[in-house]
Amino acid sequence: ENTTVVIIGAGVSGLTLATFLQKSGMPCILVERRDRAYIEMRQRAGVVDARAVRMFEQWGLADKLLFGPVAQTIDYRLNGCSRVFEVTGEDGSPGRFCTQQMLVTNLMREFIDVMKGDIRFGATDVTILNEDGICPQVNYTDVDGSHVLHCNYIIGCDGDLGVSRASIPHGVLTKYSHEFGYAWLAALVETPLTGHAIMAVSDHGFVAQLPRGPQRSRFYLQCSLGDRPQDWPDERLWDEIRLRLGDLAIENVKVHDKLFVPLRSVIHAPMQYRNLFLSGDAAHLVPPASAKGMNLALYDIDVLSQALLCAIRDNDTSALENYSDTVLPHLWNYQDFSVWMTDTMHDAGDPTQHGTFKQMTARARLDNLFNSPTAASMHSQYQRGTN
Ligand code: RFL
Repeated sequence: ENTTVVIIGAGVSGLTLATFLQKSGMPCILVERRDRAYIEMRQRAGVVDARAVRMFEQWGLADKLLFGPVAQTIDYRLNGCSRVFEVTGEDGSPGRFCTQQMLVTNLMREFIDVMKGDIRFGATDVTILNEDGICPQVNYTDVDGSHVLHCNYIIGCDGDLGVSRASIPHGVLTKYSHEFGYAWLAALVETPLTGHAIMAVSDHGFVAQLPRGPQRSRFYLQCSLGDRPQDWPDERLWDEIRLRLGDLAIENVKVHDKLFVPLRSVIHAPMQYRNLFLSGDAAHLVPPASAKGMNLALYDIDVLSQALLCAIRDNDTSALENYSDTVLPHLWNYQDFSVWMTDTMHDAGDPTQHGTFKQMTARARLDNLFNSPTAASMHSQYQRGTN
């Protein structure tokens, strides 16, 4: 079977690229190991930044894909005292509290049901042939047997543990990484957050509360790397939330899930090899404190979709050849922002973890957001994704 582009992975980046290509009349096939119901159930990120909103607007898709309140404020709470930071600056639409689950579900509907796009669910044993002098090839197996897809380009959107990056010969990529040495417990709970997003620093450690749709929110609590679910029964979870938010009136409600996420930053570079191009988590990870994981995946697709269209439509491959060099400065800039957010939020908190000196300098950094218009403006630009 022949097509122009094969995309591996129908997460947020793969589905976005497939939808853009389909809208441009570019033949493409998406290969995904899971089924549609599973993907539409997956709960992850919750903020689409202003830059990504603008990208969807430019494709005429924002009204079909993005729903949810605007994400314009963050309550940087310190020992229970609220301080609301307002994201300001620039014309154009603000970021949105649109869950990744909703975006992915809407992309799925747009690509499959509306545009009649070609997606192969339940694909196992995906292998990539990407050698000089031969046509790129993706092989996979499903309930109907083995399949071979010949194409011009392969796009790896299959996350950190996918097959795309793993198919690149040893020694081609460099891995740059940083471990923060602690983790987050992410708990999805049956209580909405109708006010500001909360990022709370306290002497007892960090906690965040972010909206996840109209009924739910997700709490993120700093915890130890080795913590397991049995270390965090619901009673302890709610006690810590009350303590860290400085709000004893919070009541225990249903907890849907608890995940442990070790905080780390990673970039694999370059993000391409011959006719294979990596996007999103397949190439980079950021700690969730910055809420940039999904947005950086969307940034890659913004650049990659234009580069693919130039290569296929206009026979001009220069943007594609420069893909990695084009996106990496932006990715490093946002890695730096993620480190800033993560260090600031955690260092400013529990002094037994990082020391009182770090605690005081991190608190000064936070104060600066409210005292210095320059610092506030720069922070707003990072939040919007436009810096
Ligand atoms: P995705 O969305 O993980 O999609 C990858 C897709 O590839 C499929 N796949 C394969 N398909 C075929 N063959 C294989 N061998 C395959 N291996 C994998 C998978 O089934 C899946 O459908 O990656 P993508 O598109 O790069 O998007 C990246 C974002 O999903 C990610 O950066 C964010 O979700 C990160 N992240 C968060 N980001 C935020 O901005 N804010 C958050 O609050 C936030 N919370 C999270 C997160 C990531 C989490 N994970 C991955 C542990 C919470 C969690 C739990």
